[in-house]
Amino acid sequence: MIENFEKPIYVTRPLLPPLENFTNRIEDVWKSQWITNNGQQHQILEKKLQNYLKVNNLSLINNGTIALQIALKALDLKGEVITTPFTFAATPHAISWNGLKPVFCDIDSETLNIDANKIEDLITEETSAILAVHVFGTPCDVEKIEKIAEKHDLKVIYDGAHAFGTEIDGTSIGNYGDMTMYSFHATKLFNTIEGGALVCNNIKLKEKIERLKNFGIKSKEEVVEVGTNGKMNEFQAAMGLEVLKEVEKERKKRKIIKDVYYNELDYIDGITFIPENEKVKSSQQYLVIRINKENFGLSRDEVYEKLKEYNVFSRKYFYPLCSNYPCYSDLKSSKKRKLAVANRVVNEVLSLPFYGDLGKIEVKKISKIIRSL
Ligand code: T4K
Repeated sequence: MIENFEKPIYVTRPLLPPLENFTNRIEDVWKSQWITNNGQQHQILEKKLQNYLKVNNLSLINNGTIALQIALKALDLKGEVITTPFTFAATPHAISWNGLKPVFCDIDSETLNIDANKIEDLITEETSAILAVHVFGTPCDVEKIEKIAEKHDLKVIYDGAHAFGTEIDGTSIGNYGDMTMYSFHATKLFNTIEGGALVCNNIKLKEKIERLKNFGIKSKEEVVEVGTNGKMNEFQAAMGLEVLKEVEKERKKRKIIKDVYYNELDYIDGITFIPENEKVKSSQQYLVIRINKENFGLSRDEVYEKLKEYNVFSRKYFYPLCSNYPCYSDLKSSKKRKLAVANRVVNEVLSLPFYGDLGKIEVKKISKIIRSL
């Protein structure tokens, strides 16, 4: 008999720096009386992140969703944008919110990312870009995607919400495509409470992003385009500066936890992990298993419900599939037979509790519960 957890175990917990460090920094903000609009904390964080992520042209934004919207606007896109249905709502919503049409492409059954082999069939006269997501931090097939984009003269934007610090063969994930978006939401490995960033491949584009996130203002007396308010404030940036100091420690802790999960669950029939590539440095953002009902005996939904009985709150990221939302289900590209892999995978995937402060004992107990099912 396995006892319930006394306190709820969530899928994640935010990485919080020592409170004293944060309040000391906030004292500086207080004294300066400068609390938003490209303040000192903002400027320091922007530089530090640029170094940490090994990228050029990084712009801080107030959250990842607005960052995506600004990215689509900055590239002056029209018509249709090819994307994945297996992602958080923010991805297709940013496309629609910008007056563009999402076109859903099926996913690869191993990486769970957009299937680059199926993109070309979806390209029409109206297509202007590919918005691919590095789902759960696993890199997309960047080479194939970029070859297709070059051939058809399309822009490439990567939603790197889960890919903070991901590298392919030592190259930062932010250096691929025309732009990469990062999310710094509380639930992400690196957080600024709410926040995000855009990274792009040229300085002119960065200048445009900077204007678009500040109402389209070019100078005190010039508003040159339709912008929005995407500015990160000093409290968010101060949090980011303190959290950044803790990130590597957190990543190491997560790696240890991941290894425990692997040891405890790897040999169970019907449970698999997302394959890892040795050339890839992982963001350690999520710990995801796939449950095959036939082999395991219970479905993903049954495991999810059973875990709740033990006070463990896993998550069915990303159920339901975006293409099945009422706002997108009527699209031609949303037909279930065209998205066969995504419609299957979305019922198999479960994100298990994964954060640095989760103890080995807890991980072993969660695994034991799953095994007992
Ligand atoms: N693209 C992709 C692929 C994304 O995954 C996301 C966001 C975006 C774009 C957009 O980026 P942002 O605009 O958010 O920067 C969460 C996050 O809110 C969202 O940022 C994230 N993806 C998504 C995958 O997960 P929920 O609805 O699952 O959050 P919530 O409130 O249920 O939190 C999950 C668990 O985290 C809770 O059960 C407990 C824990 N938690 C959460 C918060 C907020 C805490 O312990 N403390 C906290 O303060 O969406």
